[in-house]
Amino acid sequence: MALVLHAGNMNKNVFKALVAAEYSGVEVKLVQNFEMGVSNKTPEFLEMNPIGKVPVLETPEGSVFESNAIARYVTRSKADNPLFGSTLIDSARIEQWIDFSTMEVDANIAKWLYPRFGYAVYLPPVEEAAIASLKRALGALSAHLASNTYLVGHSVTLADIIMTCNLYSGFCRFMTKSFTSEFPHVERYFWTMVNQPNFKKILGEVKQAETVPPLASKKPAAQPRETKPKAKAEPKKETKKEAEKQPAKAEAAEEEEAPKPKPKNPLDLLPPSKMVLDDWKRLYSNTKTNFREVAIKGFWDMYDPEGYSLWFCDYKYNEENTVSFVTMNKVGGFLQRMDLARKYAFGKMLVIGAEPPFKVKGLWLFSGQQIPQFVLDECYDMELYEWKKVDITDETQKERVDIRGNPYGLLAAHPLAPLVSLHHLDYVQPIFPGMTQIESLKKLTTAYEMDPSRALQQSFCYNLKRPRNSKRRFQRSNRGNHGKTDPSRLTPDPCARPVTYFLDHAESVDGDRIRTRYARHVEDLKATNKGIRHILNLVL
Ligand SMILES: N[C@@H](CCC(=O)N[C@@H](CS)C(=O)NCC(=O)O)C(=O)O
Repeated sequence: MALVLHAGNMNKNVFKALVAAEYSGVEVKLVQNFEMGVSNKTPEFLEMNPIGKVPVLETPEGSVFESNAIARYVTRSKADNPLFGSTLIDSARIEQWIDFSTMEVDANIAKWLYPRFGYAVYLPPVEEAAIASLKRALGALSAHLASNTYLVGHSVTLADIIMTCNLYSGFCRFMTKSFTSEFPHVERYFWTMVNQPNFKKILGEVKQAETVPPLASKKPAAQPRETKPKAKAEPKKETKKEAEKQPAKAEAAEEEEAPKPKPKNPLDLLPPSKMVLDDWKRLYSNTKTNFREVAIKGFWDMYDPEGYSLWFCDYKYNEENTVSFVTMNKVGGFLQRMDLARKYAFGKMLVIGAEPPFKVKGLWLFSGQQIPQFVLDECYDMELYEWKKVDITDETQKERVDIRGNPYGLLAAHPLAPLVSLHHLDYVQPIFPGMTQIESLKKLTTAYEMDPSRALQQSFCYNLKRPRNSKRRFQRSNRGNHGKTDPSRLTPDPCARPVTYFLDHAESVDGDRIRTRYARHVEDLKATNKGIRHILNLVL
């Protein structure tokens, strides 16, 4: 009995066995009338492969699934097959390259490719990581092939067959010339292999991809294979010979099933906004210095309150945030899940706190006046946060929007939240006027070391036009009754705005008291005195 291969479409997994069969002179027939989504669901098929995937090889001794195992079986069907090497070390190295090709090449090709074809969720960091890992693998492969024609020894082995079939997916679908030219020895190897007669018979003419496929979101997701309409042009393969005629075409057909048009997102039906979200994202990412002057100013210049809304979010269960990396992961996961809204949203999350429990807060910009319904429906984390629309007529709230450039608004609005991490210190302006970021941070930590729970309270002080009141507030808070400074007194009118005092010096007095000196900051004073004008001593 000949070996019978059950396979739906011609693809690299099927090619492995067929090319190995060519090299080995072993006969492998393709099963007749195989219909993907039907034939692989039958009890007989599931007997052969319990998860119903193809290819499956039927042998006189029983069935085998997994394409590498099938190719090994086909190869071993021929006694002393040189495809398996003739020494122990060669056989081990053949296995080594088969595993490398599977885990380092094929797996990363799949991670890059599947989301682009709509078979998996597209997440930019996942794609980036897959490309980086693939490049690492191809770099190592290219280095090896710089002084070797084949992976092992001086002739084709099963390692070359499996590696070439795996590379085939990448070369044909998205590894363009500009990508592969970084790996010249891989290129030379691949084109040499696919032009070998035994490969050519099965793969046909191979053509390198000219573009990377656009994201599946732009190209509506393909239907699951089981529900694909039948009676496509693809004829059933009956024998290996028929497969030879149009294998590569068949694979392409598999990817090109006509997708159903996706229903329009209601947000796309909103009146067009003059604010272009991508322009803001670009400005945000490209601004590395003077964030306040460039990006924040740019944001408010382009912000369209009719087309977009801003939202603060506060995690509802901060008491559960007792382990820092778990908290970070939770926020990271939330951001990943929010990727579904990337076309309609922009968000920034913060984890705040010196010690657990950590506070999680964020700021989001959404298209429209409400949080989009599909985000609420599809991202379960949304209900874990308290959402509050930013009132942009309220200067205090506007200041909080400004965390990346000037952290002052957010910090001062939360005087009871001790500061642990300012993400991207390089992106925020120095907290204290006239100082570098590092000097500012050192200054802030002097207050923090004196009394962690009120570091910020001791670092900024609003409304000290009436220092006696403020002094009284600090005195109260020192007895454990945390008084708050009152940022809501900020007004849009600069003349009516209170003067702000920044921590100038903090020292311990008599062991249990803290003497703090504050310097008055006047916004528009020029260089020489760097905005520090007025010294005020408070003894708390
Ligand atoms: N690791 C398997 C992968 C097999 C596989 O993913 N087969 C796909 C077709 S290429 C399949 O049968 N998909 C159907 C399904 O997922 O139900 C192998 O190398 O054979």
